[in-house]
Amino acid sequence: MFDASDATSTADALTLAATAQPRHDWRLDEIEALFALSFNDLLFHAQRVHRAHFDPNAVQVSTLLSIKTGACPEDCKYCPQSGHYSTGLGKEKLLEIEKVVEQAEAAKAAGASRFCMGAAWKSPREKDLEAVLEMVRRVKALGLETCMTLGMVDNGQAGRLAEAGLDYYNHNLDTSPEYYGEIITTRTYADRLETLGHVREAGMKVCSGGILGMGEAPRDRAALLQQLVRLEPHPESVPINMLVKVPGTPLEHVEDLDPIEFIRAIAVARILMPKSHVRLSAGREQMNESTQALAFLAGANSIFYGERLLTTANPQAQLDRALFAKLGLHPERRDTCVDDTQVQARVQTRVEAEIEADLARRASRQAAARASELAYDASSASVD
Ligand code: SAM
Ligand code: DTB
Ligand code: SF4
Repeated sequence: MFDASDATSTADALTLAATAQPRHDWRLDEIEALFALSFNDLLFHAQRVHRAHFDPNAVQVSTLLSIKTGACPEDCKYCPQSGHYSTGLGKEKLLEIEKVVEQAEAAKAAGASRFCMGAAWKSPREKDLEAVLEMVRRVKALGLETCMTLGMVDNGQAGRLAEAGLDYYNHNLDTSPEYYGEIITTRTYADRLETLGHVREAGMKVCSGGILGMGEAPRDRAALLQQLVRLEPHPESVPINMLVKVPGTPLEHVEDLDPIEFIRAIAVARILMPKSHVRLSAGREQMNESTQALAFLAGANSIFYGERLLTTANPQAQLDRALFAKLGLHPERRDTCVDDTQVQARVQTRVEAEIEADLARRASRQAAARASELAYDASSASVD
């Protein structure tokens, strides 16, 4: 029979281990066991892991800008920018550098700490790269962290981006290796892993995650997370997108994913990648406040802020500010997010002590229960 205390202690052991030393060898059945926990247990474990590594009320805030829009040669079935589908989206060529800088200044003034620039390319062309490098230099000079997502990059391109001062490169695995072929046929999973390798080798931070709600099975969500944890080190930033269903794309009418399943995936990502920022990424415009609050409770600690993602809507800034106030959240300050090692060490020690005390209490409760069962058996035997 199913024994809830066994499930909880397995999760205790797994999450304790994950907190002490991030792992890269999670088996699919272990990840699925985390997904299968009762929702309350899963969120409790995720929150414990979260508190061991982060200020639980700080949320990293990035703003996105599409620097080159539409007419993309790739056939990603979720994407409004693919040239393979008619989504009514206008095509725009690479933005002028000054326009990008203007938008970055506005994002900084509104409170963003990172500026992410996205281009609808298979990979950057040499003639565009010089302008892109200048964008990185100019945005960086404003005191913002920089992030770009330009499609596949080779070693040389990654090196030049890093040299220009690019902090993060975003390149998502999107889904499990098994489901991938249902979604994209013009580039392979191996291509994506290769780009991530080039980004790492160039010394940039990796931003990689996926999209949920594309009709994938629960096992695909677990397998996507397994692929992400295999990356060494774990990606510093893990965007978890809820599919934004755009009319004209092949996934326009796919069945909605239950928000609880989405929250489970965030919690499992938090447990598996304890030191990574997990971003509650696309899809917030379609989510209510309660779902977003649950995502933060599950360990999400990053968002896109500003009323546009790349081509689709994101919540208005004033609504996000009101939500932060309601939940007692605050934007993460750049200078305290990674380097405040003393605070992190104190939090880590305290949480590990709490976890050990909790495990000891559980063991003593189980011992007491066993002793009383034995006493009961002995007394029934003497009555017989
Ligand atoms: N063209 C580049 C590439 O794909 O490598 C960069 C831009 S692309 C739009 C960045 C990411 O946005 C995709 O990998 C995908 O995960 C996400 N995305 C695109 N369309 C989406 C949608 N409709 N809903 C949720 N996420 C989406
Ligand atoms: C990511 O994982 N999500 C962002 C960012 N990385 C580039 C993009 C979301 C795009 C949603 C659809 C759109 O606005 O075009
Ligand atoms: Fe192109 Fe990126 Fe959209 Fe795929 S996700 S179609 S590569 S812009």
